[in-house]
Amino acid sequence: MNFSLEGKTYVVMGVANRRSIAWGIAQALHDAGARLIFTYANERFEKPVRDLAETLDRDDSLFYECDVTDDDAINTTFENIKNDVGVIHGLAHCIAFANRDELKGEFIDTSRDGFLLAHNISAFSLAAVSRAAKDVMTEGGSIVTLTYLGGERVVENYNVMGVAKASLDATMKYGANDLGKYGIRVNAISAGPIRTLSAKGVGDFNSILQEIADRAPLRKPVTQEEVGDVAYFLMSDLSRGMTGEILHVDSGYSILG
Ligand code: NDP
Ligand code: KAL
Repeated sequence: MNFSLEGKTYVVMGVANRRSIAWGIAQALHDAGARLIFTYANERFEKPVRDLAETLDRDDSLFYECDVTDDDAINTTFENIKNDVGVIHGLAHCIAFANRDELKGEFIDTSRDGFLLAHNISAFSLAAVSRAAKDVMTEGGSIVTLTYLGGERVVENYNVMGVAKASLDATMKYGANDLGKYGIRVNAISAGPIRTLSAKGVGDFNSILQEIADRAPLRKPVTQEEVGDVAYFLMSDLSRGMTGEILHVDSGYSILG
């Protein structure tokens, strides 16, 4: 069995800064020998992503703007990727968004627009990018998305994002069923809480992390590196028999009642 990802190319969507889970995944794939393609939501994020990628000891990374709310942008991005590299072997979807003011208070107060926005960016986007990426995964491939426990059970303040993650989980499973015949696997990592830009401004994030330190079986929060290593496993042939699965990388927290 070859654990190396040398000669393979992976698309990583959702690096905002060095704290991003996507960056932890990018580093793990890079360390295994992979070539990386980065996408960012708009040109504002191009420089930070390029600056980060420059810290990797290879210079063949590629960069594309891709706002996942825009079908034309998705199609153009993957057409450009096909023209530029020919074939990709996997994709990490590390994208979510909901209006900040709907991530507190009661879920039931979510607006129609806020509900649709969260589902559009955080769940439908997986279907849209998987469809476009399929045409570039001509040797089979592995698609990995990031989910959270708040899609399986009610977690205070996660609100509309929890409902969107439930949709993402189902999107992942239906996608796995459709794409398996092409040798493409689709799985999700359910990460424990990690302090990233998205988590910024969450008032009680310290107490959420403290709860993990106090109660999770491993008694510590997970890191971007730990999630990155499981993404590497899911991208590699070691996981070739798995698809449609949710792997909890959360210090064991999800087994607690
Ligand atoms: P980051 O803030 O680092 O990443 C979120 C990313 O979403 C950003 O890179 C942002 O891109 C991208 N994004 C938002 N809207 C769009 C859009 N319209 N088009 C393209 N990209 C978009 O946070 P995380 O690393 O924490 O989040 C990554 C994933 O991990 C998310 O799915 C999140 O739900 C999930 N997750 C996070 C956990 C945590 O505790 N942090 C726990 C469990 C799951 P840009 O910067 O270019 O705007
Ligand atoms: C219960 C938890 C506490 C936090 C509650 C909700 C967190 C939701 C995550 C969601 C992705 C956050 C946002 O959409 C933030 C957005 O409104 C404002 N931020 C931005 O626009 C920044 C600049 C960009 C980069 O962010 C995005 N997303 O584009 C959940 C915790 C314990 C675990 C977390 C943080 C889960 C998760 O899904 O991220």
